[in-house]
Amino acid sequence: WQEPLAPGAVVLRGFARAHADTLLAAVQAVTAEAPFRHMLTPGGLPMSVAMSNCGALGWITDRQGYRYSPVDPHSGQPWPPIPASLLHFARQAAAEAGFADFTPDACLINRYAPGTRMSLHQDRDERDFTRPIVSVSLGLPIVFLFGGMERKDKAARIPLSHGDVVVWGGPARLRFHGVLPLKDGHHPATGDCRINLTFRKAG
Ligand code: MD5
Ligand code: FE
Repeated sequence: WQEPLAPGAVVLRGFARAHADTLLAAVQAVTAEAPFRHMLTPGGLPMSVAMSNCGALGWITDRQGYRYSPVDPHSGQPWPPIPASLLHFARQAAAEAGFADFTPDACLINRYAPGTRMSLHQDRDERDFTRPIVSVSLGLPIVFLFGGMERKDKAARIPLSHGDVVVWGGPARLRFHGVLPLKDGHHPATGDCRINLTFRKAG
């Protein structure tokens, strides 16, 4: 599966394809409890990506800023636990990329509709940057932007499609990244959207 991208970053091309239906059923179960929503940026604008979480911690944003929270602000309840099928899959993917004993406590679920984009950013709300992030792409393909350590660095364009998994660790962990706007389309697994799962050790 292995396709090295940069030091610390590897694409496991198609690694999730055989597990896609199981992973999507788990997403369905989680989002029945914690529905997808458009969170507000600290500036007060709704994000174009719809998000939910499972795990002991979930990533949120509102007028107060970006952070991890043990509680879903929509329900006031803890986030649903990470389904065992998701947890096992994330561990296997991390191990395949050379990160043994990866135990995520947060899984951010992103849903991209046509036109949804994510501008260049770093993931730096987690406590320990030596732990990797495992990212799973399901449904419609997208162009991923893989930048450098500074926002101004030129970003490479990496196509990601259904079943691709990327493990971001080591020196790649803090690189700027984003995605271009999702193009219209239809995928048998997800319909008219892309689902991205990112497994993190946040606490
Ligand atoms: C996505 N999501 O495709 C991406 C996948 C997010 C987000 O960026 O924050 O929800 S995760 C990509 C990632 C994580 C950590 C490091 C790097 C990329 N990187 O070094 O490029 O919806
Ligand atoms: Fe990110």
